[in-house]
This record gives sequence, C-alpha cells and structure tokens, in this order.
Amino acid sequence: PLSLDSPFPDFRFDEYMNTKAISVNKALDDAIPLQEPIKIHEAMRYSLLAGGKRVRPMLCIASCELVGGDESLAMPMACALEMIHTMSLIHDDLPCMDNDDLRRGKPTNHKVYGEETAVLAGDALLSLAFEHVAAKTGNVQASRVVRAIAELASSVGSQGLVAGQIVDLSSEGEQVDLNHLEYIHVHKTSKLLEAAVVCGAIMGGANEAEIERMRKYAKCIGLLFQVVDDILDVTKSSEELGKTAGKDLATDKATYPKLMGLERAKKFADELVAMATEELSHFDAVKAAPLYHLANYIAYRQN
Ligand code: GRG
Repeated sequence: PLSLDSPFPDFRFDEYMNTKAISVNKALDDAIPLQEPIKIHEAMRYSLLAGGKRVRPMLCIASCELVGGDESLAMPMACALEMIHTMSLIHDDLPCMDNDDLRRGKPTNHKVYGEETAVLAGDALLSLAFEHVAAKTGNVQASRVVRAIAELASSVGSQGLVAGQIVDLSSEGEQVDLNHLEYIHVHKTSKLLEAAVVCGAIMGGANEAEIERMRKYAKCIGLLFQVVDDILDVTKSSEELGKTAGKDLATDKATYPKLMGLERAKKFADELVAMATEELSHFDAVKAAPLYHLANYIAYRQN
C-alpha cells in the first residue's frame, strides 16, 4: 500500500509502472536479437527476459523525466542497467558464488545452459551494456553520455558491485557489525541504484545541483531497498513457518532485523523513505510523483 498522506493522490502509479515495464521489456528484447552464435544469445535472452521488477530502468527513466528529459534519452541507459543487474545475478548464482538453482522463479542460467555458457553470457551482457549506451543513445550531448558511462562503470567495478560481492564472500561465516553490513549493501545494491538515478538525470539534462540532489535521494532508496529486503526475509519466512522468528534470525547471515531488531529496522526504513522523498520536494511536484511513488513502492513492497 502507498503511504496514505501521498501528496500525489491522482497519480496512477500502477499504470505508470506497467507502461514503463512494457517499453523497457520491448527495448531489451530488441537489444539482443537471437543471432549466431545462437547458444550465447539464447542464454543472454533467457535471463534478461525472465521477468524481474525492472526497478533500475524505471528509476533511470523517472529521473530523466523529472529533470525534463524524454524517456527515449534514457532508454539505452535503462537497458544497460538491467543488463548489468542481470549479469550480476547470473554470476551470483554460479556454484562458485551462491550456488542457486532458481532465480526469478525459473532455473538459473547455469542450470539450463551449463557453467561455461553462464559465465560467458554474463560477460557478454556486461560488454553489451556499455556498447548499447555508447552506440544507441541519441539526442544527448556526447559529454553527458561519456559522464554517464563513467558513472555506470564505477558503480559496477572494484569500487562498486564487485567490491560488495568480494567483501560479502570474504566475510561468510563471520560475525559482522552494522558498519560492515552497510558496506556490503551500499556496494552490492545501492551503487547500481544510485547509478540508475544519477545517469537518468545526466541524460535528461540535469544541472549539477539537481544531479547531487538525486544522488542523495538514490543513496537513501538504495539502503532502503536492502533494509526492506531483510525485513521481508524475516516476515515472509515467519508467515510461511507460522512462527514469530523468521529464517534470518535463525541463521548466521547478518541482516538489519538481526543486528538492530525488527522494530528498529522498520523505523529505519520509514526514516529512509522520508529522507528520500524530502529531496524530491525541491522539484516540480507533478514530475516528482513517479519517484515519490517508487520510493514508497520500494519501502512497502511485498517481494
Ligand atoms: C557486476 C562485473 C560484475 C560482477 C558480478 C556477482 C557479483 C559481481 C555481484 C553480486 C551482486 C548482487 C547479486 C547483488 C544483489 C542485488 C539485488 C538487490 C538483487 C535483487 O534485485 P531485485 O529485487 O531483483 O531488483 P529483480 O529480480 O526484481 O530484478
């Protein structure tokens, strides 16, 4: 449910999400035709088109529109974000990482195509992401495209997603404190969400002050995303088990509810959503509606 005191009661958020998801899915489908070598393109398409909430593309497009840009300016970047997100999931699911059999309700990439192909499908998606932004972005100044590409690249590499993953893997089985947990989440989750918002703003023509404001908004929702994920892990598994303590309270994996208690974690999530939406109050109210609702969606989602 959306917050009751929404300042945008007339905004049809579900319609907005559905419309954007349709155009993003169409653009992703077009970005990777089934061509030779069939095996690799099939594996790339399998994971990329397997569903997913498309949160990163939506944030990118909404941020571009917030500063007055048209959706088309940000669409190649929106697709690139989803390609990178998908490749990180393919690699994360590999036996040498999390060793998962299911992703987005379907068998993982390596279960269907084998490990070698899954590694290569991830590599090819990562490479295509940057090619796609550079080659397909139109009507945006070259200096803006280059700046956005640099922003995107830094969110993925050894100071971004990869940093989060290596620290996460290295601390398996260890007792970690809140700072350590936050480092992992900021890098594994927030960095790419931040890139989505900031790159959307850059493509849309934002000035420096707007870019930095959007970065603050993004940092809040990035952390919010993970805090809520941890809360859902607890509440969902308690519902499933019919118990008061969920699975993450019972295993060694560090989570916000485990380190600060469920109630304080929920309060922290409320604070983060309030901080995120405060940043939006400096923009045109009608144009800010999608990002306001996206923050609330991330905060109060059920999966
Ligand atoms: C990025 C070069 C490169 C390598 C990969 C494996 C790895 C390094 C990083 C792991 C990153 C990872 C799995 C982070 C978790 C991100 C996260 C919050 C996933 C869930 O995102 P949702 O809920 O998923 O948006 P859907 O399926 O809806 O898209």
